[in-house]
Amino acid sequence: MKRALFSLMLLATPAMAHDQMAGTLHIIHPSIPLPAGMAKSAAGYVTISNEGDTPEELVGVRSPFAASTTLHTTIFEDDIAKMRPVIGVPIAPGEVVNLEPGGMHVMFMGLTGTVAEGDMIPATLIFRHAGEVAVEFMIDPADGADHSTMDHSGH
Ligand SMILES: [Cu+2]
Repeated sequence: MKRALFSLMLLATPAMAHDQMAGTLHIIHPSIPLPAGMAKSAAGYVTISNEGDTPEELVGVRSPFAASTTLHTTIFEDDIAKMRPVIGVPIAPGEVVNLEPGGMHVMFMGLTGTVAEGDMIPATLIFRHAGEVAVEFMIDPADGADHSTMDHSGH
């Protein structure tokens, strides 16, 4: 219960990281750098800490923010960043997994509307064992990367 109160306090503070517990999973600051006005896709990031003693896996994300939402990883070929879909993101007991720029991320394809910095985007994280967890992705300041021009030929 103390945890829940703490999370609520964080959510009530603008422009700060937010976090929540879902069972033994600590989900920290789901966020999306503000997409450019005409962008058709956007990347989302989150840190997930498995504080339990059983393996977990993030297997999907759903959000009304985009027509389709997939998990991506970034690989480098000839110094060019290319994104590829992944089936799941394993999170071992005691492990902290970062979905972050240049690495694994949530890929929102076919954005359904425009957003502004500070907006909270509802989404559902789907875990193999914990099931569906409602979260909100915070729209962070733009990071300058135009995700929509990156190579998606793996799709
Ligand atoms: Cu991507």
